[in-house]
Amino acid sequence: MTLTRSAITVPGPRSTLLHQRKTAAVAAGVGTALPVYVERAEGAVLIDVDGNRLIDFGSGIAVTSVGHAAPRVVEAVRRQAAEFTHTCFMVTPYEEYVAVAEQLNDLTPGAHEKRSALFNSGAEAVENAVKVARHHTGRPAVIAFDHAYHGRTNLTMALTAKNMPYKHRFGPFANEVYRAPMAYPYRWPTGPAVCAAEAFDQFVALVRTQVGAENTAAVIIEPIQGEGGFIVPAPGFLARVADWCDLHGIVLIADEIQTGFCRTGDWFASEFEGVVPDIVTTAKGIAGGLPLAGVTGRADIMDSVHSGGLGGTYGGNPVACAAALATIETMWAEDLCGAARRVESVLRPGLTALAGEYDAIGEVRGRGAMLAVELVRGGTKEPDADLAARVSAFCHRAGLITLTCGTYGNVLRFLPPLVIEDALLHEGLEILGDAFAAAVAR
Ligand code: PLZ
Repeated sequence: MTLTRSAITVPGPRSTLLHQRKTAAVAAGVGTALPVYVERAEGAVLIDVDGNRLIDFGSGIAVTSVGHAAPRVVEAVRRQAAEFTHTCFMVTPYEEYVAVAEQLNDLTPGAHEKRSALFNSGAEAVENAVKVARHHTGRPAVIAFDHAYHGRTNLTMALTAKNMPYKHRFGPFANEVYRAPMAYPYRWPTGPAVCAAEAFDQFVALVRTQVGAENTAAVIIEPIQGEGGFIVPAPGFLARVADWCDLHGIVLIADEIQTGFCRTGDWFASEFEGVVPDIVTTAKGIAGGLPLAGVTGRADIMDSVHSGGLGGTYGGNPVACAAALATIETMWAEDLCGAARRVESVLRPGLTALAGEYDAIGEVRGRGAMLAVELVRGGTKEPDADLAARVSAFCHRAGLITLTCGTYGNVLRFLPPLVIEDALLHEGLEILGDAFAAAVAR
């Protein structure tokens, strides 16, 4: 699809009308980043109801890694929907669920024997990973990190660090959740060089003094933090935490819901650091847009739960499973891990060049097709959420879907479908350049 930048009016009249209906019909708590209503999409381009073309640098929050309307996924969904759409795996099972479990066991880090269970959403996967870890260890406590995001259900809200908009007035939250500092190099008070070692020492001290390793079921961590600001932990931090968990019989849960399935240039981001988690949670990119999530772990941990202890009506829905199998096939066939690295090779130099021009860009970071810039007031490290919002709004008006994130709301993140053409990446960078020129000059 070609892009006609000049023709764009966002939101157009049809979207505006739909948005009025949305306001009258949909609960106010369900927000939208841009009030543009989508009619169809292909690859890395969305077409809205007014005929505007938008370049997608968001992938529906890291979901459509294989691209919108990926041919294998479309065909698999069609075929499966015509055969059967639901039986409930807990009643009468079907092959597709088993095949997805086999794929997950095969693709996630580590050559050990594994088992998987399937669910509908990332939050549900995290809930179940914690259930399994508690059941296996017989211990109550879970350690999460500053800037973590794990979902919006009660337990996952407790695991999530950020108050607004996720937790504000939604408590009380699940108990036995403790929070350790994250090895966040850019904001580590004594500098990035000592970040991994100091953050690890503080993590250990926290567990020892406030919780007790013998009371700790699990440590849950995103190998690159997503909603918290695309924070890449200081090198070595993850491995130290993993080794320490191992030493104390604590289940290490890697939440790869945002980082998994080729997004960072590997099948899973844990691999980059050579970390083999005990349990991996997956969702988002796994099924090309269909709702599916997985919990994959060491066979002895996963199989410790009694039969009937895990499940749900829709978990591992056959249409979602068929989509996942087609997604994984596409990732192999089109080398989408390589594609993520190609995206980085185009985007990172562009972002670095922008950072050279604007001291409001404090840091360019991320890996593969999971890149971000952290915005600050020029010459300081004071977060500038306002600027992130202005740049993002400019991009939206110019037909580029960008998302913000970060504990301080000051991070612009870029996570296009991995199949995106280089020309669209360059086009997006150009719009971003215009956006900085307009927003910083203001
Ligand atoms: N774990 C690491 O990134 C979802 C949230 C969007 P669900 N991130 C996008 C929003 O504002 O709700 C996410 C994640 C990580 C868990 C989740 C939760 O996944 O499928 O949204 O439940």
